[in-house]
Amino acid sequence: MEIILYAGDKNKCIADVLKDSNIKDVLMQSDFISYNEYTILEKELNKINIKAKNIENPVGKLRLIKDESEQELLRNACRITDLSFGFICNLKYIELVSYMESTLAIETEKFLMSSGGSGRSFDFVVANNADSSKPHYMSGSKKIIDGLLLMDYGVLYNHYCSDITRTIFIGSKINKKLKEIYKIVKDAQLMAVDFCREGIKACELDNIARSFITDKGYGENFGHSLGHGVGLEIHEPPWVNSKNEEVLKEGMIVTIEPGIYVESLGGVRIEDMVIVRKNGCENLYKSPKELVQIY
Ligand SMILES: [Mn+2]
Repeated sequence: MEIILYAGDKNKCIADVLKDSNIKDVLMQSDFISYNEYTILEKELNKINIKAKNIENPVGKLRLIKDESEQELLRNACRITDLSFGFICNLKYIELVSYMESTLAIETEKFLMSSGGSGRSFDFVVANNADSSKPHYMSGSKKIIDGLLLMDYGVLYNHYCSDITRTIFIGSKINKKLKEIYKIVKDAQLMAVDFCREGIKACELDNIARSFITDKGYGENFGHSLGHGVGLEIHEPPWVNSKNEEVLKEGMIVTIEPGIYVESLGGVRIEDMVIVRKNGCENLYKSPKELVQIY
């Protein structure tokens, strides 16, 4: 895949690039480009006798399988993300509880950028206790306190996104129920990673983690899909949910992120990114999943 950077008029730039090529048709992503952009680009392309066609996500399909160079970029994105989780784990208790959620987000982002990243791949989630059970929690100026701390974040590396979630414990006491939930999520996550390989359907992979969590009595508390593809966008196909019959193929990169959320107590989620291989998968993270406690 070749990425062309432009300055100035995007549509003129696209026309310039295509002018001397043999390309006769350009497919545009109707679920991504606005109608206004479409009509302007169509006009620009008509001048050089190229037809613009509106089609639903043609690029998404091409992007399902990552080539070697893309895999290497994502490997690097995950490598520095791993380093940043090490940075978080090395923070002193006294320092952590002096931070606001946003301070920890900024310190983590600073670390990622000084390690080669070019920004955050999405708005970081830093959530304590009950807040971590809220699906769309917006982190802000709340002080970090003892208990459970969920962090879901990622870095942009050469346009490619990383995505990681780890849940850690702060302070000397750990709530017994949260500790039990942590173990269930961890076991479900490890099991799904273990089963992830070419040939498995996305919905079958989702079901491995979901049925395990359901058997433990928390099926109702796992309210989202197991994972998603990740690449140039933080969320892209293939969707790893209970309905998608798509068969996973070597070179696809997906997240595996089961979670259990108990309202007013807290939520635990553990998320890795893996490359699907013929006989298994390559986990792009080495960050520990053993319970981390900072006190
Ligand atoms: Mn994710």
